Amino acid sequence: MLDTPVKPATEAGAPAAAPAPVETDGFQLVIDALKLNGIDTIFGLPGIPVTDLTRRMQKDGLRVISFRHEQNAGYAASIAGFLTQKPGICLTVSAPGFLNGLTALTHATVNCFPMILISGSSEREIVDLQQGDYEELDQLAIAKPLCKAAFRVLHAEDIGVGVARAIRAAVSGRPGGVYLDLPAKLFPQAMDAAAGKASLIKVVDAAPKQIPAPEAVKRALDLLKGAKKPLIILGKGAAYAQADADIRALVEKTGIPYLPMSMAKGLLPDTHEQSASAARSYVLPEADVVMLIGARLNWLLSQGKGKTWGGATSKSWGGQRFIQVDISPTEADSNVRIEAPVVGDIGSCVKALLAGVDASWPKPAAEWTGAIKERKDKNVAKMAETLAKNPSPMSFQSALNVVRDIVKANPDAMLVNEGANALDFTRSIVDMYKPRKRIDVGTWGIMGIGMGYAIAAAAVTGQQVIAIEGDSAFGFSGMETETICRYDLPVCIVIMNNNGVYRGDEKNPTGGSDPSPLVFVKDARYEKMMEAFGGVGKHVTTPADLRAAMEEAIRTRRPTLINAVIDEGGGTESGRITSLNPTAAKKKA
Ligand code: ADP
Ligand code: TZD
Ligand code: MG
Repeated sequence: MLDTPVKPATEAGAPAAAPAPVETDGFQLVIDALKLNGIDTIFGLPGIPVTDLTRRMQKDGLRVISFRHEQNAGYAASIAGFLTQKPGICLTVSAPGFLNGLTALTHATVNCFPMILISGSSEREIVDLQQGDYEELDQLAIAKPLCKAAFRVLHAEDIGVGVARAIRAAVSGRPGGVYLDLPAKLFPQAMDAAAGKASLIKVVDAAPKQIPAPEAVKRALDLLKGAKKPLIILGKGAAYAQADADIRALVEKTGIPYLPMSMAKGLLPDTHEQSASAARSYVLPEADVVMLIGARLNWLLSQGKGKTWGGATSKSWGGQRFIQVDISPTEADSNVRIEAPVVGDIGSCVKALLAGVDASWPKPAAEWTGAIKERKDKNVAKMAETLAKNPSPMSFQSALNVVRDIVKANPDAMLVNEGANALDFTRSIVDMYKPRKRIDVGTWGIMGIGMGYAIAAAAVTGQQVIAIEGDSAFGFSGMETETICRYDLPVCIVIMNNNGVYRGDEKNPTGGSDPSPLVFVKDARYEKMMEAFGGVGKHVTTPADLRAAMEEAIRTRRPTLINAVIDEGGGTESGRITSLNPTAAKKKA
């Protein structure tokens, strides 16, 4: 064990032939271990004790993207993990930097995204005796309950093992967030370079295939085959799995209508004739057998029961029989009975299911698909009417009609989306055409992912990014507009500016001079934030101007912020989830 750097021994008079031993150190071994495992990008924020680490990472060819706040770097790392299946790396300083990154690490775990938060930490001996070190905090203990696994490395020769374990924990099985604690003292520890190199581990088969049991596959196929009104629900686990062709084949060969969850949109194009998105409130209560692929029956699916599913009361079972394809063996039965769990990785599971679907597969009855089509056509026609309107000020719909066209013309662009109404309207109006193009607030419905996601999406895909942001949502990470300009990323931010949270027209009920807690400065000129850092700012009040501004942003690939002025009374409280608001729930009860 080497606690202090050891200088190569050079004794006067020693035989000249003995070459000085070559040394490496903790800094270098962390970099070498990450590179050996194919990590090429680091999202972080420098400071004691990782300042030199960020410099040396850059010198050694890693792309280091330096943020203005660790939470945004963390969100960037989490979504990089989702997009690439490699753990996204977030690097922070100790205590406050660590805590700022921790929200994102927890978010990664909750969303099943592979991510590693690497934080420098203070001196163990002082932290454990609570003697008041610089940025003292027992980070490992705090991280543990919030992530999938947490490790600390104390000796340079263990860095290889520490990084390997972190990678395996992040990407194997159900992906998630991992914390890696690297105390300040580790970095300068020296060791023999050859021994250091030999201590590193290139992880073999980090996310091993998990083949489903044949009997589980048969059970699922039998249930599905007997269905009169089958439905497939695709979740973001299906998008993560990158089994796009097989998933599409399974849907098309069975002929079963499907619903994509938000981040699974585009796995099949939203314009696909089997998509039941526009008839969601019809198919959920009507379906008799539902196959979930990489989607949990959490709040986003009303826990699989209640009125959404046709149940008599808000808690009762609607009668659907469920198949659940998931890598986690403990997910099934978490809310309602799962009659046919298929446990394995989605690639292997879908392949196995597909093998059981031949030409004799009974396509769903025209009664079912026809009824869905009828609802769909009606809702699409109703939507088209709304979209065609051109009110002044702009409505969410008239603005998003433009975004819808722009995304259609640029199907490879990445779409980032957060807000309440800004989220819900975008999700339902803007069609996606390719897998893993839509990234949004996820399982927690979290505000603040916007700029971190936009930066990571641009950095890891190289594609144009379009970020549709509520004005409140944008505020959580708005300072990263500087980061976008600094790295000159092709990010076009569109702020749906309705002057507040949900709406901008709330008043202080006392008549006092403080504004309502839900509203912001009227007519805030967010576009000037982008101009402040050398990017392009636009202030638009009509769909035509919004269109021109977005087209220019995409043509030039310049960092752009478009402040789109929306009717401040056009939104609804909590967007589509008003029912989760305790006041609304009380009224209902
Ligand atoms: P959504 O929010 O889109 O409904 P969820 O995040 O609730 O999706 O569900 C994703 C599910 O996908 C999780 O239960 C997770 O275990 C599962 N999952 C993630 N990756 C894989 C994979 N490669 N193979 C199988 N299941 C996966
Ligand atoms: N804080 C965090 C981290 N996440 C949250 N989801 C919230 C607070 C609560 N919240 C929502 O759920 S949506 C929202 C908040 C503050 C903002 C809605 O306003 P917006 O969107 O301007 O972003 P619209 O278009 O005005 O509805
Ligand atoms: Mg708003």
